[in-house]
Amino acid sequence: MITNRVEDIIPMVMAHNPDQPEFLQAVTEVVGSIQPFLRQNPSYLKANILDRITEPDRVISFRVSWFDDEGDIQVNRGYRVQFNNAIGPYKGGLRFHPSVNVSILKFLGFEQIFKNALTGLPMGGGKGGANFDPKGKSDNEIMRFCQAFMNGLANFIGADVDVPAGDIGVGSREIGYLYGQYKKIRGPFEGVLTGKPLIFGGSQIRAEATGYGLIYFVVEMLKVRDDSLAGKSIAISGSGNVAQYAAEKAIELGGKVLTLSDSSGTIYDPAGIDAEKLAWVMELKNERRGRIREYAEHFDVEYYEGARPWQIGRYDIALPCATQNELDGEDAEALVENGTFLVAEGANMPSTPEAIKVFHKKKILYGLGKAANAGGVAVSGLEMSQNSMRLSWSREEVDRRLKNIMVDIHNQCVEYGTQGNYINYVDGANIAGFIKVADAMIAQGAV
Ligand code: NDP
Ligand code: 2IT
Repeated sequence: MITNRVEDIIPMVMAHNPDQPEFLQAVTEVVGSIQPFLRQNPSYLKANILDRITEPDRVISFRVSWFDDEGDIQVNRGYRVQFNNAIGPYKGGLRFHPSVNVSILKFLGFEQIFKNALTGLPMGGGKGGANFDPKGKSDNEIMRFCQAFMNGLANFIGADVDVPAGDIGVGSREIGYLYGQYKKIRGPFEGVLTGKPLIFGGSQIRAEATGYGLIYFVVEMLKVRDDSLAGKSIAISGSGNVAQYAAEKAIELGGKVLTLSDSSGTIYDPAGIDAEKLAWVMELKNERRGRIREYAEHFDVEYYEGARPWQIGRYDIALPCATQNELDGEDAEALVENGTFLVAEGANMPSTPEAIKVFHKKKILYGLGKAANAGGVAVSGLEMSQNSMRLSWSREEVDRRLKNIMVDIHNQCVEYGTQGNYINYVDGANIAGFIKVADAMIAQGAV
């Protein structure tokens, strides 16, 4: 079916992917926001870019069988979605979480196309993972799972083909095991994964990059209204990689971080989480792999079982850093009602469409994930460059480049998203990312 009318694309994608709500949500957001631009630039419709860009190049699925500590064989399903490589090798994280399915990985891979384009680095879009639950697994079980996962994936990736990294449930420990197994199977010592430990090709600042980048983006958003982070009260959800380093940088710049959470509940610390308390959280989460509830017991603050941060307190700034659809319309109403004037997303698609409508209607500053959390993949891109050159840059050098990239992404949002005296970051990021990828697709012909 030839779809060169912009209003036909959503029904077509729905008809082709009826059981993929997260993917449809991501497509609807992008297509909705670039519609006026496409009407003014019909060449993209003529080249049928929308049909092509919403269909992944391929979706790879494989069985992952591994031995648990009892000696029983467990089976999971592994995936890699190679979405689009118009501007560079497929690039995007791996998620290990029981909820992982094709819809979630396609939404993440689709978002990644535009996010990666915004960084200005040559990276296409991809995503992968498995419906594996790392919670409660021993280190040996994690290693055997990673090895079995890589057995299924190794033949489809490579430093110039597809370069996975971390996401939920995948950090430098898992990347290390995956890298070892890739090398065992394929041979080359090459930059096939990013987020590697520093001792074998990892980049300085990669662990920090998503959280730091998010705060650098927030600083730019605040500058628009001649404001700064100093003294602002901040709600952060999650307590993993992104949340931890967003908190670290926010505290460093004078913000007061009041909350952290995990999938079991939220802690609210009215005195603010300072650097010392955050170091305790990092030890809890990264070494002991415990629950955030323990913070409330240790520091004697409130713990809200089963709750997310949004309706617990009053915050100037809200930074969702856990997972998709973790902030709904009601949460958005409550936040705005309680004075929140800036929301920026460390997670991918954490705000529901209803929440985004509230932010836009109330004209608060709203920085969507594909712009605000692009710092992680940006430093992954810098890790790829360093691996290719066989050298490594200093912390200061990588941090400086990360900052420049986040400022540049903010500038792109302003350029394409300014509507009267309001910056619509959703439209800005989607249009800026789309133009780069679509122009590359057109230049490469109908493939
Ligand atoms: P981590 O695994 O390090 O941490 C995830 C955090 O989110 C944990 O606190 C976890 O709680 C919580 N969480 C996960 N799933 C759910 C859920 N279904 N409901 C409630 N809480 C949940 O992952 P990251 O910090 O790396 O990733 C967080 C978000 O940031 C994701 O959306 C990811 O896609 C996005 N992102 C990550 C980047 C990276 O470089 N790592 C880059 C850009 C975006 P619990 O431990 O209880 O599961
Ligand atoms: O969502 C993301 O951008 C990531 N999980 C990071 C991807 C990467 O390749 O570093």
